[in-house]
Amino acid sequence: MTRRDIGTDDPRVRVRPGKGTRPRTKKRPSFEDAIPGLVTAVDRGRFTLAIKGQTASVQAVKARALGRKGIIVGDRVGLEGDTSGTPDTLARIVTLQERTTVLRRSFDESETGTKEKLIVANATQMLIVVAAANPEPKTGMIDRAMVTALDAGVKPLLVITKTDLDAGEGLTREYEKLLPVYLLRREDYDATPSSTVPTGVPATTTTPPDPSPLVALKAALEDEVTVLLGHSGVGKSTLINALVPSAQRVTGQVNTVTGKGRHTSSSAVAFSYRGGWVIDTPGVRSFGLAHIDADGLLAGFTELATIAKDCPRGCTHREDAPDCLLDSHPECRARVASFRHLLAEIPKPY
Ligand SMILES: Nc1nc2c(ncn2[C@@H]2O[C@H](COP(=O)(O)OP(=O)(O)O)[C@@H](O)[C@H]2O)c(=O)[nH]1
Ligand SMILES: [Mg+2]
Ligand SMILES: [Zn+2]
Repeated sequence: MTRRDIGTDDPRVRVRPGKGTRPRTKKRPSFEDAIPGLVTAVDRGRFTLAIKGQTASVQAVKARALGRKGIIVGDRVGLEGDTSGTPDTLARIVTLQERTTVLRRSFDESETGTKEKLIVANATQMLIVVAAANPEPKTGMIDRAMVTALDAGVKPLLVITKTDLDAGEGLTREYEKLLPVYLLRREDYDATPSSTVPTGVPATTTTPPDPSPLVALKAALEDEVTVLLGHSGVGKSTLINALVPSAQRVTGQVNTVTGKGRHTSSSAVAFSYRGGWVIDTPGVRSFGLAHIDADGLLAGFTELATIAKDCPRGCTHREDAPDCLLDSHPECRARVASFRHLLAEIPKPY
């Protein structure tokens, strides 16, 4: 480095360093020390996060560095600031990890056109929840949810609740070939966990009964990130409470006038469960598929996609398509009708 000429050799004369030697702050901070967290709830710009190995949840806001990037439940982020979870402390979300999956639905806004809503990030499974009765199950909803899941690379599972009101056999028959089906019994929800069986009770020597569907479902949730989706009033929150008693989700009565449940929760919330996460969501009213194209829709009807492989070249598989092979499988009639009903929602590519 050359010395600047300061007009004198007197060593007692000192000058302040010029502007050019000031450290530059152009380089963005790398946030290498950010603490990893998982977003468990979002409420108007406030985020609740879980940090591995820490019981207390953390409240945080989004740092300026993230710009307009949206953050949703299930997102894995980097945190700075006070991450102790002490009441009245606030951390900052400084980084957002790339999502492995995103579940989205589109909905119609008559003035602004179709909009898209992100439901949850990084889910590995979707638990489609329907009630065997009250509210009546809608197969269209199940089909839509399956399409959404498969399009996002998320594994769909079907849970049928309220089997005390209706056995749910028809639904089971229709769907058990397509995805795992769990016919849950509410009496299993309150069964005493084996770890809390009081001592002094004589051990039974008879062979244990078949594990209940709830036990099988619990095993399927292990180490997975599972989002529960279904109409309001089908029993999602009741099931979450059975799985995670500390969740204390508010459950609502089904409105006897409209048959629709009241909306008792306003956004998704994640609960830690057996090495993974279960995510309760508010009841979805609509499940638009505008973000999915015709091929994506067909891929969501796995058994129909297999049949349609041999359709004439360029077959649209629509009602008016000549020689569409979907018409020669009467055993699939209901699903073909459902597929074509949804296809009509998707704009033709020309
Ligand atoms: N009969 C019956 N009612 C149930 C069952 N599961 C939930 N419910 C009731 O259905 C209503 C809606 O349940 P909730 O969990 O709030 O549904 P969500 O809107 O899907 O979260 C509540 O009154 C529950 O008590 C069930 O297995 N059988
Ligand atoms: Mg609920
Ligand atoms: Zn066809």
